[in-house]
Amino acid sequence: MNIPTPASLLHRRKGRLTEELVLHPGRFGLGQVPARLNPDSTTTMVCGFCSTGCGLQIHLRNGSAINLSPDPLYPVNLGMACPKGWEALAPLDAPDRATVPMLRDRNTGVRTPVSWEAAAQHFCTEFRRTQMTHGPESAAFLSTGQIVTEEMALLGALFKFGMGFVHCDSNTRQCMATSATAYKESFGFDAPPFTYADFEESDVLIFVGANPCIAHPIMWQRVLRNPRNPEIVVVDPRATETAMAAGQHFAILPRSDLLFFYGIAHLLFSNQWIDAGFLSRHTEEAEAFRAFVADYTPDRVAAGTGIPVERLERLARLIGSGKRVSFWWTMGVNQGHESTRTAQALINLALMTGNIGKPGTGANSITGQCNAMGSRLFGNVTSLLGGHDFRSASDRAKVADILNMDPERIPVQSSRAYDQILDDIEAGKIRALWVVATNSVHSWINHGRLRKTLGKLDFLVVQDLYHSTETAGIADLLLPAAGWGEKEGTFINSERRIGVVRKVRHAPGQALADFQIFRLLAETWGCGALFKKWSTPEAVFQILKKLSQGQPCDFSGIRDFQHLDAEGGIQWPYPENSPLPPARERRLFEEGRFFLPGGRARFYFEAPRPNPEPTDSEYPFVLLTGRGSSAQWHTLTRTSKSACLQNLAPKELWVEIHPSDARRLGIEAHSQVCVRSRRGSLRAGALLTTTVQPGQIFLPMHFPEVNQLTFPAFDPYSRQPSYKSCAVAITAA
Ligand SMILES: Nc1nc2c(c(=O)[nH]1)N[C@H]1C(S)=C(S)[C@@H](COP(=O)(O)OP(=O)(O)OC[C@H]3O[C@@H](n4cnc5c(=O)[nH]c(N)nc54)[C@H](O)[C@@H]3O)O[C@H]1N2
Ligand SMILES: Nc1nc2c(c(=O)[nH]1)N[C@H]1C(S)=C(S)[C@@H](COP(=O)(O)OP(=O)(O)OC[C@H]3O[C@@H](n4cnc5c(=O)[nH]c(N)nc54)[C@H](O)[C@@H]3O)O[C@H]1N2
Ligand code: SF4
Ligand SMILES: [Mo]
Repeated sequence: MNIPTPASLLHRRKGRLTEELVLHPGRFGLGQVPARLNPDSTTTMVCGFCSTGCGLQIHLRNGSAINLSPDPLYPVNLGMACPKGWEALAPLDAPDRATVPMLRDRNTGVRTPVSWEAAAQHFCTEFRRTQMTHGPESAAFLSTGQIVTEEMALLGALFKFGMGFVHCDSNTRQCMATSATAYKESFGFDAPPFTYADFEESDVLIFVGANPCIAHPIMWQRVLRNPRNPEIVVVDPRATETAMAAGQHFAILPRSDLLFFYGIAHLLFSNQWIDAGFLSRHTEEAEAFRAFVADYTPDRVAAGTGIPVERLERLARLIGSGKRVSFWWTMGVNQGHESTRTAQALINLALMTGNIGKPGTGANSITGQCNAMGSRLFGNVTSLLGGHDFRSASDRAKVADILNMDPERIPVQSSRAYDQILDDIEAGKIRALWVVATNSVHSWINHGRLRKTLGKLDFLVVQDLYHSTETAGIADLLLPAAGWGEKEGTFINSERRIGVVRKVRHAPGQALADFQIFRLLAETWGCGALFKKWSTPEAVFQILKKLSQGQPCDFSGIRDFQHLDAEGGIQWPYPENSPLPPARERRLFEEGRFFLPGGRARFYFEAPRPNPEPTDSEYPFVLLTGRGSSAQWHTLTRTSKSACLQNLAPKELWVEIHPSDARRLGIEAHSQVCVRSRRGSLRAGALLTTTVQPGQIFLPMHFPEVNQLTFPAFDPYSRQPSYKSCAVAITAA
């Protein structure tokens, strides 16, 4: 295989840039960083869709973006972008942008435009009334992994330390809570250890419940650049685009992952295909884990997963072969009823075989949204700003000191989780809710119930780019927000790289950056003085640097946004006085030291539990859900605004059904079918395909009907919803 080097790749893509790159190879190793091209007409920033975090060049006329192209000098994407990146400006021009605050009259139901001053007054009056009458636990916010870190930090600090509320969560719960919990327990900090170079330096890449071909297309391009002729393995009930491109596909029974990986661990131990030295030097509880998996015999595991014993043995031998093995997982793991232990089953395999801290290895959770990592570190939700612990008095004192604030303002516990916040709304304990940059009424699990729950609120505020989203449609107060490209700040991508987002457009009408909205609310609430130093995103970045100091995520060595831009983003850790060149790719645990006391990683394990909603004669099919195409983003509020992206994906909801099931049920290709669960029903066009197994169907999450069907089960440790499996029936409509 002839793998292009970055320079030759560029030569083909953009001849004129090659010379610059070859002369100034700073981005790809040591050396000087090239000066920006055409500073008057081009600026650079990272993409605002997925967590890959591609660099884009934004082409300006009169200071406003008119077009963009992938940045050939950015070390993540090396001049490539997926369709969403190329079309990233289109959603900003949509006619349904929210352009003025709107307030609903609860008696008439009519919404009328109001000034920002009136909107902020109304917000504060309602939230304060709630607080005075029902206490500090009576209001909450739900936010996102899609705004800049500086905005997330300000929101969390304002709500908890400024306004004095306790509970908040974000859509990161739907997405990354499991990985965060698993890493914290196993490694001592929420720390995905990899760098994208690992895609290119691995001999064996194992993708579990991950479909990067469409969900992270540029990460997949990095896999394709691997010169080591790697073995690619996919573990997914569906024959996804990624599974079809892989050498081995394990179409395990849905929700049998935990059993499957305990079976692999059993084979690794019983054949001594392990790194005993690494286990004894760098881990704890390995012996207990060995004893635990003794029961997970190949016959038992084959029966429970649908994978023959020979194939289990072949996979175990491959993992234990001493080659560089990397484990990659996404939502097929995180969105399950026993997801934390499943993620840890993968972490355990990496530890057992010493596949961590070395090139091409790792137990690697791929994040989803552009700033999922930012929300994990600075959302102030499950951990205190900068990955600190709300429960620790010394952490609270440290944070309060940096923020020049009374430590008493910091809650001594982390927040209720998303589902618990909804339970509290239902029970009348939470009366006011503020939804920022997430579209819960579409994306939350079993949302038929959610709609009723939100109807119980005294006051619902939604802050979004568009007035047309399902959630904005039921808001009492709608706050119009600027989007990616209309404001500045930073994102943290999947490989812990901090990248810059810039203002290259004016937001329409009176829409304000979330940052400005939070500042306005701070002033109106009367706690503006507390945030005097939080004047701009750049100023907040300086505060976040201090908060990160001494933590595993320390990035105090980064000077400012310009430094980030010049280096093509910088991965944490990058402490002050770091001897490393900032552009050097970095992976964690190179010395085998983890963040738990004693420096050892810890094995976590637990017996698998039955699927919370198994199939039966009335609901005989397993429903799988997930991403439908590379052109569709979540609830489509953004991607449906691009004509180009619209043409790249079906516009109507489709359901994937195995041809043998269709034949049995008399369902014709492209005919309408009815899909029912115990909670709701929908109609969809039948796509007959062998990508799903008999007895299973797949629905893309991008259509609002889908989550009427899903079953609200949660992992007990991460409280992440189990979107990936529930029982349904299908009939010809
Ligand atoms: N185009 C596009 N890209 C995106 C997004 C988008 O909306 N559109 N969203 C971004 C976000 S926020 C996220 S979190 C990521 C998600 O990225 P992925 O997790 O890769 O995407 P999904 O399709 O949700 O789920 C992955 C796979 O899990 C499989 N799965 C279902 N049940 C099981 C099971 O029991 N075991 C196993 N092993 N696998 C199972 C599904 O069949 C599916 O193929 O994508 C990001 N990228
Ligand atoms: N069935 C099923 N359901 C799922 C999943 C699944 O696999 N299956 N996946 C889950 C996962 S992993 C995720 S991450 C969630 C995603 O679920 P959501 O977060 O609900 O999805 P989005 O469509 O990304 O919603 C983001 C909202 O923020 C707005 N927005 C964008 N940028 C900004 C900004 O800068 N400021 C403000 N104020 N608003 C902004 C957008 O217009 C949009 O309304 O869905 C989850 N739901
Ligand atoms: S792969 Fe992700 S970050 Fe890169 S262009 Fe596509 S959506 Fe943007
Ligand atoms: Mo996600």
